[in-house]
Amino acid sequence: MSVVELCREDEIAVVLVDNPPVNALKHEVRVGLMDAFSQARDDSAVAAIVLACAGRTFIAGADITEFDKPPKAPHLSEVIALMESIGKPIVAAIHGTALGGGFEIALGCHFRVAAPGARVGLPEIKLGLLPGAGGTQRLPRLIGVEKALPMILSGDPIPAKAALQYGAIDSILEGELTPAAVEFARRVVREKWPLRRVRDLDEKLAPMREDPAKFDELAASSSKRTRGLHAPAAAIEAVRWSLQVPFDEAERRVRSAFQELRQGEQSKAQRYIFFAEREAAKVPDVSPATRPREVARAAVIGAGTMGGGIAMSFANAGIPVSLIETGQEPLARGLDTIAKNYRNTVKRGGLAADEMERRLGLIAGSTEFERVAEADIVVEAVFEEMELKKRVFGELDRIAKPNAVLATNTSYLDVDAIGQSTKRPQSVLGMHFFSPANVMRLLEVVRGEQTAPDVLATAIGIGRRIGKVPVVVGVCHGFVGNRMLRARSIEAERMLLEGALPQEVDGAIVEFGFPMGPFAMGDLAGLDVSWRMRKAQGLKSEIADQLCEAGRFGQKTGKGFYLYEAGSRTPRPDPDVENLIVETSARHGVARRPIDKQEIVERLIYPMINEGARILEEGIAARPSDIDVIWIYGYGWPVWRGGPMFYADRVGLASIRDRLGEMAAHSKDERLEPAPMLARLADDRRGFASLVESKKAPRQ
Ligand code: T1G
Repeated sequence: MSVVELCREDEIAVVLVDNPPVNALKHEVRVGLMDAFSQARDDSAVAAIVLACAGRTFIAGADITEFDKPPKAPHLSEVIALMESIGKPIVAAIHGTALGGGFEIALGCHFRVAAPGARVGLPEIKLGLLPGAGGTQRLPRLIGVEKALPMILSGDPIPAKAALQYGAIDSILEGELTPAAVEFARRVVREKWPLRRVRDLDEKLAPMREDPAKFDELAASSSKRTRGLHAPAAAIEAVRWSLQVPFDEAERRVRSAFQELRQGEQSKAQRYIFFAEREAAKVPDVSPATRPREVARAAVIGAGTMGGGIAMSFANAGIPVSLIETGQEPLARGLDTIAKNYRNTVKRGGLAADEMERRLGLIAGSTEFERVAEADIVVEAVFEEMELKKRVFGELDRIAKPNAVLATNTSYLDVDAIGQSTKRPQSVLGMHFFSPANVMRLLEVVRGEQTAPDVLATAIGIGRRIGKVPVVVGVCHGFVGNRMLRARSIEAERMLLEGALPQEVDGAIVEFGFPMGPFAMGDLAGLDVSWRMRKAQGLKSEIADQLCEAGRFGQKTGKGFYLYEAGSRTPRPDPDVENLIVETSARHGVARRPIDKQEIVERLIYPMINEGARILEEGIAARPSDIDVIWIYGYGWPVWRGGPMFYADRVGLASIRDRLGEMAAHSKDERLEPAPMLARLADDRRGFASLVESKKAPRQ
């Protein structure tokens, strides 16, 4: 069956793309489009053309898998150039998502109509690219630079309603889309609407052309969190060209900028993460046909910081949720925090006031534990104490629906032991959210020994439904993320004793690309949290323990590894901390020495990679890319470096093996000895990627 069909509705030709699952513009589709549009051009009985798609969505862009291969003609810009040369009205009929090259081809049409639920956008920036087939030139011409540049720099799609307001689409059509679009095309012909190619539009560019400073201002305000990334700067330049040079000249420049980014390490890393995120939701030994359990209502036990954020995640996805606390006062406090969070989002313009009311209406606070009986999924988010959790699960076992999924939000406790406190361990698993739970996208789905496949499928499905990136991990202390974080923290503290200062360690890893370093992060999370955990496990952290004993818990006490002025989150080095560190070194007889940035970065990252190798060997994570997804969505690893395991392959496992060996000898810490899997791969001159390559079937 051809991926592009041409059919006729009397005088209207319909070019139909049918390339499941998302009608990506692979080579065959581009060839098919060239043929279909040429035929429609040459058929004098054709008065107008409708471009539509079969399946669940309009074209969702270029085929990302083709970017690792040399580009093959016809290129998308050639397809669009042909469309613009035809001189008959062309209408794009958009349903689902018109993204990237899909939106660009729609911008090559004279008119765009959409189904009410459709969304349009240019997400290339999320792949380390810029729109390569005219989006940076046609979108500003159609909706103005003020609207176009933020869309290109955020990469986020906009709903049909907003697209209509912006002028990015011409009409929202109810009912069956293609027939309605054919009627729309008929009207265009009948009423002889003027045919304007978007590339020829100019009036919306004029105001910005006359005021270049305004463009710089807009570019600065639209590109806040782009540190270290190449694509945003390239996209800004491309849109600037729309103001400065003729269309074809700008397109020529865009193509070369695009090729440069496509072959760059950053885009390779971001494309890898695109697919890794989707792979992470697939569990090798659980059939994709496994039917998840129905989830119409949720319940969250505990209205603290985590519980409140989790309840908001359910409400944000339109799922009614009961938030259960032991007493009125803690419940009121929890609900207050939720309302305050929503109000702040409304104030920032990130949410409409009526939508806030709708979401608040979905959260029902209660002190009656029995309310869990209504829920299809229950997430326990009480204090991190095993006996308390077992008591809660014992109660849940008694009251919850027979088919309910019972999840614990523990960040390190034994999920199997918690499951054993019920008569239905098959319905128990971990759903480890990250703080703030209504913002952080990562969800570690912790699979217990007895967790049933449909329970796993339910947690993954609900995780995606509430906008999270679910990654399945096994039961061990700290699961994947926190376990690797521990390896990094140990080395971070060691470097303080040997000669570094918190701001030097943090500075080096921020330069590497993290939003903040281990010590500033500790101060943000609260040093007392990990202090309590260390004490419970009989572990020590020389400097951090002393700070906590002195009541320095971080931002919440205005002092931690750094000083914080009242109301400020900006860390300032504290001479008292420096003195404490120097004295501690002296007490341990350590001669302090300068530690340079490279050593700091290696000593923070290589132990993590080593722990990652152990995690793979133990089967706690199914594939290296799962670990990368965890670090990018949960721990601030810079996306353009692809994650610790991807990065390790770029550095080369042999040099990491050797460096770890030196570190182990230096610190006399056998934990730093290269993990068997890492050593083996290094010896075989292989990378972590080779562990899955053999399993992955080539894409057609
Ligand atoms: N290319 C190849 N495969 C793709 C793909 C694409 N563009 N989009 C999705 N897939 C695969 C995906 O890996 C998964 O495979 C399956 O389709 C379903 O996807 C020239 C340069 C459209 C919103 O960035 O955002 O155009 O795991 O699980 O949740 O300027 O997919 O089943 O084997 O994500 O319903 C720009 C990417 C490309 C959009 C649907 N476009 N896709 O979400 O399904 S660059 C994008 C998405 C470009 C031009 C440039 C989402 C979706 P598998 P899914 P979903």
